[in-house]
Amino acid sequence: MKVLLAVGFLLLLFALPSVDEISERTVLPITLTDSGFLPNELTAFAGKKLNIRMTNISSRVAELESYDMKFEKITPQGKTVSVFAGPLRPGKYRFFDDYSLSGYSGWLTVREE
Ligand SMILES: [Cu+2]
Repeated sequence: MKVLLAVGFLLLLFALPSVDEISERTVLPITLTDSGFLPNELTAFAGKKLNIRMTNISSRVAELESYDMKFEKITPQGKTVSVFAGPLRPGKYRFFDDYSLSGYSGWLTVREE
């Protein structure tokens, strides 16, 4: 249990948004675990180009998908993929793992800067 808490804490530390200097995209890191997305709530500013960068540490292949943001990307175990979105208007945008039988999903909240 203590180890799980420590791992969760470390994943949250790495989950802080940053800006990629070259593409000027805001990078939003998330991790897919066997119990869902971590974190499963992201926030970003309106009008920015975004890069949602997912690392799949679950025990199976995943597909990061969003109808709202129009992306879909297969992600093998242990791999990290980037999907691009934005600039977006303020609102809530859903993303999900299309291969998850448990319906794992998360939300991106976009706010006015
Ligand atoms: Cu799909």
